[in-house]
Amino acid sequence: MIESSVVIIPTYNEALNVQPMIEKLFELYPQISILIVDDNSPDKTALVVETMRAIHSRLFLIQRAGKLGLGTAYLEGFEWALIKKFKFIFQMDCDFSHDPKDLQNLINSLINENAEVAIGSRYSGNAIRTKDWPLHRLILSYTAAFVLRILTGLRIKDALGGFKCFRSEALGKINLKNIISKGFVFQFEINYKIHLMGFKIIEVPIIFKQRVMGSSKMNLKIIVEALKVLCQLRLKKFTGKLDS
Ligand SMILES: Nc1nc2c(ncn2[C@@H]2O[C@H](COP(=O)(O)OP(=O)(O)OP(=O)(O)O)[C@@H](O)[C@H]2O)c(=O)[nH]1
Ligand SMILES: [Mg+2]
Repeated sequence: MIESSVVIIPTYNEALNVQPMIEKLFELYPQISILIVDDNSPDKTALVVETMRAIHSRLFLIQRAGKLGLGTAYLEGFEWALIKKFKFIFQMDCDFSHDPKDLQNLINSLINENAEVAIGSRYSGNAIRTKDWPLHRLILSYTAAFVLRILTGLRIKDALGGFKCFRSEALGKINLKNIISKGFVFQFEINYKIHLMGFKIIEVPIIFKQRVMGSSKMNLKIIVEALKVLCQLRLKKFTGKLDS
């Protein structure tokens, strides 16, 4: 399975993390492919990747003109992965908050439970599995996930988690052009669309670690966009105008 899989990793100023992340993934899964989607990071993340491409034939890079947002980076990555006909499409952060070792568990659970999406979940099973995360970040993330659950009826404990494995057939049925999120709230919107299509989403427990190197891209603008997108989605659903 892993040989027909690609891991999409969006990067913005991850020059300190990107090489160790790529090396770890290839060490654990020599047959996997990796796509880095970089937004012209000022710290030259893309240059590190470009240099590594000389020795890794399964390493790919999309370089974009500027910081266009996490959601649009994933959309470009998904479109690329679908064209390349990968069967399984993973997405994860570059900052080691997501443990590369958990990839195997995600895909095993997806297949064993015959699901279309497996989400690496910090909050499933009524537990909280975050390590060294500042309390205010945990409260923000947990509350947002709770509010999303209540407002949308989507029974996912960690609807904003960024560590996932998709079956490409399911992802291919979503009209990616209709996704409205530009930033972080994309994580929720794609789950919501997949749920509305009737696909099975499962949560697989993971431990989420605070990043050690580099800096967070979370800011107020991202939170405001999340609230705006949520209102738009609810309104579209209410008026029957929400397309897949
Ligand atoms: N291409 C691209 N990647 C991004 C953008 N914003 C964030 N990223 C990447 O998306 C992943 C998640 O971003 P983080 O800054 O770790 O955000 P976070 O995990 O919500 O925040 P922390 O918990 O503080 O780490 C990382 O690999 C980032 O480099 C963006 O605008 N474009
Ligand atoms: Mg992070």
